[in-house]
Amino acid sequence: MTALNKTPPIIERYPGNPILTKDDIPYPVETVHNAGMTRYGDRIIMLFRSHLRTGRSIIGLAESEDGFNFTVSPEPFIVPSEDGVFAEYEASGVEDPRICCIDGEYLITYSVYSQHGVRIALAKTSDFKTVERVSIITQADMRNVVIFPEKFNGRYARLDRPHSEISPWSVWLSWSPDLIHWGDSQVVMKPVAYHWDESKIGPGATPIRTERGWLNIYHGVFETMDGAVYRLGVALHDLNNPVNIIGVSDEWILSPQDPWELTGYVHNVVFTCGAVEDDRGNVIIYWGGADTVMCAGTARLNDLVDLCLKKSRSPY
Ligand code: BMA
Repeated sequence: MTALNKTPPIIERYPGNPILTKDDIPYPVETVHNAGMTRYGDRIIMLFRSHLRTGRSIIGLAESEDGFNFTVSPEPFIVPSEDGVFAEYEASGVEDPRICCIDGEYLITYSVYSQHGVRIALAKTSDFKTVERVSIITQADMRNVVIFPEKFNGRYARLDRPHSEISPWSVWLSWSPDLIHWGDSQVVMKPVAYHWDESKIGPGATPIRTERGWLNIYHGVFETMDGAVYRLGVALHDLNNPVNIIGVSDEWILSPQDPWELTGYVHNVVFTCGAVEDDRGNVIIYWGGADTVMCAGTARLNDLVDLCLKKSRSPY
């Protein structure tokens, strides 16, 4: 039998994980997880989700110079609004933010919960001190919206993930002329039976431009007798038309392994809402461990792209 060589993990976990826990937060919270990430000047900004003791979530802000040691702001950054339409739809919490820098503005998409279901709100900031709500950009039920950081023929594009009772939850792509009105939606990627992500999938980090395509780091779910396991995978979208998927890795890139990923608020979960590149071809990927703490790890962008192209499964 030919010997199979073991290869090192594609993501090197930061040895100081978890990088942020509830003990680091200067106001009362029970968890720190599922953070949107961006570079802002010479710093890295993290917008993280925290559960309160009501079970509902708010969004806090932390910043770092090296991407691993973060200082948390004394006040939360986004809490449920008390004004107008946002108050109605954010009443039960704000969750899982993603950040997209485009045309010098930082767009934040986050899940908003209410008695009417879960929708996605769009807010923007230019200084990470103040935040302006723009619009609620989906109907119920939708989560995990990431906006591409470039326009395509004058239109914005986003990956989104509608809930459906008649087909497995899949990744779709929608277009907009103005960030408010979205349409022309098409399914681009679905869970496939007998794969690690066969139950449901959803967009994770804001897509990253590489020479060979847009790298989409997404989450996939597998149901077991012990409940769901959340893992991370990668797909590559065409640079000029991201509706077209060039390759989806058949292997996951990250699976729960450390104690704080295996147990916590929800066990067996690694879940990403953001990643940042450095100028040496690496990407730091950030993930929530067991919906309880924040973790980070580093991968070579080229390795992730290779995985999409050389060990592919069909998009659906
Ligand atoms: C998903 C979302 C995420 C969460 C994950 C694991 O459905 O609610 O916010 O991290 O489940 O519990």
